[in-house]
Amino acid sequence: MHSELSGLVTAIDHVGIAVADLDAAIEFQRSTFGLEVTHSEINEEQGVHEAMLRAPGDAAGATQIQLLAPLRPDSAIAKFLERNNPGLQQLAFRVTDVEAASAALRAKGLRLLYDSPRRGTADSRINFVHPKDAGGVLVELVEPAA
Ligand code: MC0
Repeated sequence: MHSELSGLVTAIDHVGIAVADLDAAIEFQRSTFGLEVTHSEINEEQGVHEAMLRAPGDAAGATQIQLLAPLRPDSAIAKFLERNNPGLQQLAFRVTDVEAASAALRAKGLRLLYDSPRRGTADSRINFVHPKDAGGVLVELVEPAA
C-alpha cells in the first residue's frame, strides 16, 4: 500500500457546483460559456441529479464542470444550498487508486468521509476529504471506472 500520495493524483477531474435547478444551470453554462453536457445521471445514494459538462475545445473532457442538484431535502447538496446558496461545492482530484490515496491521506491525519469507496459518476469509485482538513475545500478523490 502507498504511504504517500506521490503519483496517485493525475489531474483535476472536475469542479462541482451546487445548483437548485439543473436544467436552468445547464442552459446558463451552455449559453454563457459554451459548455456541453457529456453525461448526466441520478445518484440515489448521494442524493443528487447531476450533469457533467466540458468545454468544446477540450475534446477529451479532461477536466469537467459537475452541476449537482439535490434529490431530497436531507441530501448533502440540499444542506449546502440552504447554508450557502448555489456555488462551488467541491474540487475533485482524479487518482489512480482511491483506496491507496485515502490511506495515504489518513496517514497524514486527514479525515476521509467514508471507510471504503462509494460509487460516483459513471461507476467511478470515490471518497472525500473533510473540508475542515483540506483548507476549507471539500476534496473528492475519483478513481474512474476501468
Ligand atoms: C460543509 N462545509 C463545507 C462544505 N460542506 N465547507 C466547504 N465545502 C463544503 N462543501 C463546512 C460547514 O460549513 C461547516 O463549517 C463544516 O464544514 C462541517 O459542517 P457539518 O454541518 O458538520 O457537516 P455537513 O452536514 O454540512 O456536511 C458536510 C459534509 C457533507 C462535507 C460532511 O456535505 C458530505 O458528506 N459530503 C460528501 C458527499 C457529497 O458532497 N455528496 C454530493 C456530491 P463550520 O465552520 O460552520 O463548522 S455527489 C458527488 O460528488 C458524486 C456524484 C461524484 O462526483 O461522483
